[in-house]
Amino acid sequence: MGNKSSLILRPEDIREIQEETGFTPNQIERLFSRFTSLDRGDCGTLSREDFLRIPELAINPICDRIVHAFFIDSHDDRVNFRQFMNVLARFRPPKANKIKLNSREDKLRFTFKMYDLDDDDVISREELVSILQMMVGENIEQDQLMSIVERTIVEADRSGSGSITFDDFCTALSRTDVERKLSIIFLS
Ligand SMILES: [Ca+2]
Repeated sequence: MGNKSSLILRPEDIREIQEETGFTPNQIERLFSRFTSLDRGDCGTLSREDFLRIPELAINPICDRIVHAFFIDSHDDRVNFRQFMNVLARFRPPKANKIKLNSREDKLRFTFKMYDLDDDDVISREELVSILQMMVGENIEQDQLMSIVERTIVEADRSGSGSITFDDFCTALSRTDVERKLSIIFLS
C-alpha cells in the first residue's frame, strides 16, 4: 500500500507552502494533482524518470539540466512535494509578491547552476560548450560553436580567470530582463 499519509495534502500543508512559495491554494492543489499523477510509485516523491514524463519538459533541449536543478537540494535522488514547489516558485513572475525564491538574484543563481554541470561555482569553457551543444544540437558547425563560446567568455569574464564566475554571469546579464524571461505564468 505504501505510506498513504504522505500523499494527502492537509490544510496546514497548503498554508505553509503558500507562505513559503507565494502560490495560491488553488494553484497548490492543481500542482499537487499534477505531482501525484507523475508519481507512478505512489510513494510521495518523484524520481528523475518521473520528471521525464512531463511532455513540455521532455522536448526541451536542456531537459536534463532543468531536471537536475530540481535535485540540487535532494540528498537521496527523490523530490518530495515541498521541494518540487520550492523549485517551481523560482519560475513565478517576481511582481506577484515578495517571496524570496523568485527574486532576480534567485533566478540568476538557478540559471547559473543549470550551466555549472560539476557544481564547482564557475562555468568553464567546456561547460559552456556542452550546454550550447545541448541547445543547438547538430544545427551548427563545431568551429562556429567554438567562436560563440570564445566570444561569450571574453565578454563575460571580468575577473580574467578564463571561466565565468557568478558575478561575471550577473554582470553579463545585467541588461537582460531575467525576471520576465525566467518566469512562467501559472494558472490561478
Ligand atoms: Ca563548473
